[in-house]
Amino acid sequence: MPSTQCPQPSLPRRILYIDMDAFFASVEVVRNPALRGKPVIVGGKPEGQRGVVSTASYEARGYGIRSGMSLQEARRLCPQGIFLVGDFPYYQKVSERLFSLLQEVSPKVQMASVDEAYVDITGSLRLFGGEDAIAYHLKRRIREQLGLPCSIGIASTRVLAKIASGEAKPDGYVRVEPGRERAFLEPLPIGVVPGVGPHVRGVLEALGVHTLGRLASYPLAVLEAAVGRATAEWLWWFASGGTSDVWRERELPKSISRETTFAEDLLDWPRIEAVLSSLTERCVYALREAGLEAQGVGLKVRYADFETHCFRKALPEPTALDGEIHALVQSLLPQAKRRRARIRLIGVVLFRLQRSRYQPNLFQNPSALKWERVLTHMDAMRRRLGFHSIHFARSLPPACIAKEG
Ligand code: TTP
Ligand code: MG
Repeated sequence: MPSTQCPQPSLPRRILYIDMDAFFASVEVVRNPALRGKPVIVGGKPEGQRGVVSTASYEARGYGIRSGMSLQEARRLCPQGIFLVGDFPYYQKVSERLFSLLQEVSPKVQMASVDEAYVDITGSLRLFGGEDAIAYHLKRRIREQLGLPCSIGIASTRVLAKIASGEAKPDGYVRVEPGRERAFLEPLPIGVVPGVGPHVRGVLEALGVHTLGRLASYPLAVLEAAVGRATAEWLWWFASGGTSDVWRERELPKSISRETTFAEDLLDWPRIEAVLSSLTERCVYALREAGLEAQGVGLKVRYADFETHCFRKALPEPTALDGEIHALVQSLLPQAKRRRARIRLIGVVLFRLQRSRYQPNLFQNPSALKWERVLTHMDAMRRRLGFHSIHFARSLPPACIAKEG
């Protein structure tokens, strides 16, 4: 008997994106219903750092409280708020239950963070009786089983589905019908497109391009001159309602690299390694923002006499996790140090790139899950506040660490 769960290649792909609303705060409200309707702020206080807001209930957001803000500032904005220390292992358990509920509608589930997931529902549409039925079924199951609100977007691609779920917040559902992509995007600000960071946004806004509708009707040549050909072409195509994956496949870069030339040639390896770590962070951030993973890692070194080498190594599996790529770069260092010459330039190259894949087994690897979650939040913070808003300690120059330590 043919299974109705089997994806049918002839059907156009439909993706559901789900994002839980004020996740940590909503979980706390379920645990303690007396908190319902109140401004609830969940904030961690990692050792050695001042506390920041992890999330705030929508009532607390009314006071201007946002993720990433210092707890001190949050207390000032809302002294009557209920401040809770996060219980991360518990949130992770809830996240695992969410994953099981999502698998009820399709076997193709990829958790994008602790409270967000992509679900390919193409093969489930007949079984459930359509997209609306799947969305409402999920919202009901999640309410019944977890007591939590969520927002759902359904569209032809992952990016569009994610944007649609953002528009559905809080506790809503937005569906972008095939062929209606351009009309849906038209009024939205350019910043909703994942990967449009503060730099590109600033440049486009200076041209008077604030919405995707304006972008789609703007002369491509002017956009290219402003933000570069690849970014301009892709954004313009996307804003015009382009949905096939063909473009993105063609645009798959061969490599992503970051390098720097020192003001003076250096032999101070602790300092060089801190710079290298920072370059690695930049590279891996760009990798994730492009929705890619890398299997090959290279360490580029130019010595004072201009002799240049790129030492390379491959990972057994592609990754977009900082820790794994950083470890590989580290393992290449002894080769770079073999020549006892001063260093003029250092760089990191990521190659053998591919698109991020489905990772249904993510939860069997708690360490990867933990890092996915941390990195998702780091990336979100960087998108809002810029790349320099957060760093791994290893990317700080040694003098800085000594000062703060
Ligand atoms: P998000 O889905 O980004 O935020 P949210 O679920 O709280 O709110 P929204 O309704 O806008 O989706 O993040 C999921 C959880 O991750 C969030 O509840 C708390 C945690 N988190 C942090 O710890 N720090 C952060 O900076 C962010 C953005 C989230
Ligand atoms: Mg959320």
